[in-house]
Amino acid sequence: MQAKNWIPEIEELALTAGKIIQRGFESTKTVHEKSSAMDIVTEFDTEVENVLRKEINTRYPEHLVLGEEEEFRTEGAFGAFLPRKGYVWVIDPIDGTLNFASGIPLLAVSIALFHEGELLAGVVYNPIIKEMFSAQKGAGATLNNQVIKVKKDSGLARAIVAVSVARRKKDLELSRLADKVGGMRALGTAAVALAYVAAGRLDAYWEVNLNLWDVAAGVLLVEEAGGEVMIPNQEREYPVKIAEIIGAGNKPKRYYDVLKNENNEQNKS
Ligand code: LIP
Repeated sequence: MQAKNWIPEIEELALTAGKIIQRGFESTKTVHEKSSAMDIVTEFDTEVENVLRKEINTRYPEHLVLGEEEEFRTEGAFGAFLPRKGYVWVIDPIDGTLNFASGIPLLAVSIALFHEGELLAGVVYNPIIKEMFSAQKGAGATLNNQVIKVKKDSGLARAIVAVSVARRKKDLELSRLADKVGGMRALGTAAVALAYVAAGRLDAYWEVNLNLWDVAAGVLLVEEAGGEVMIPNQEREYPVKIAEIIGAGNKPKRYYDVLKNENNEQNKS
C-alpha cells in the first residue's frame, strides 16, 4: 500500500494559518512578554495555534499536538521528549514573532508531523511573501510546488551562514565562525533559515537554545533537499528543547568543528 501523501492537507492548514497571520501583520497587535522582553507572544500567535489545534483535533482525535503557545501556558506539560508512538503534530504558529510584531516580513507558520518518533512531513509557510516550503519523508522538498535542492558546496570561505546574534547566544563561537565563513546573516526565524538552506539560498544555519517547534519542519526540508542536520548529543528521541542545531547543504560537522575550535587544520577551506 502506498504511503499517504500528507502535503496537500498540511499546506491547506498552513494557508488557513497564513490568512490569520496576514491579517495580523497589517493590524495593531498586543504584545505580551513571555520569558524575557524579547520572547513575546501576540494575540495572533494564540489565534493561529488554537485554529490549527482545533482542525487537527477534529480530523484526528487520536493524534497528539505539541505547540509553542500551549506549551508556554501549561508550563511544559507535554514533557521533555516526543513520544515514539503514534502521530504527533509539532506546531509553531508564528516563527519569528519578534519580526512579525516589528513589521519585518521574515516569519512563517511551521507545521511538522511525526510518526513513531520520526519526521514524516513538514511545511514552512511565509504568508507575507507567499513562499510555501514542503517536504515529506522520502519524497523530496518543494518551494511553491517546484523541487528544491541544497546549494552545491563551494567551501567554508564562500559559505553564507544564518545565525542568531541575540545576547544570550555564544559570542566566542560566533566570532570563530565569522572568522572562517564567507558571510553571516541573522534572519530571526529558525524555520525560515532552515527552509533557505533547503532551497540553496544559504549554505548553513547554526543556533542554540531553541525548541522543537522552531525547527522540526525545517529539519525535514533540509534533509529532503539533500542536506544534513546535526542536533549534537541527541539520543533516539527528539527533545522538546533543542540546545543546539546545525543544518547545512553539506557536512554540518565542519561548521560544528569551527564553532568548537576542533580539527582546525581541516577547516581552512
Ligand atoms: C524564534 C526563533 C528564532 C530565535 C528566537 C525564537 P519564535 O521563535 O525561530 O530563530 O532566535 O529566540 O525562538 O519565538 O518567534 O517562535
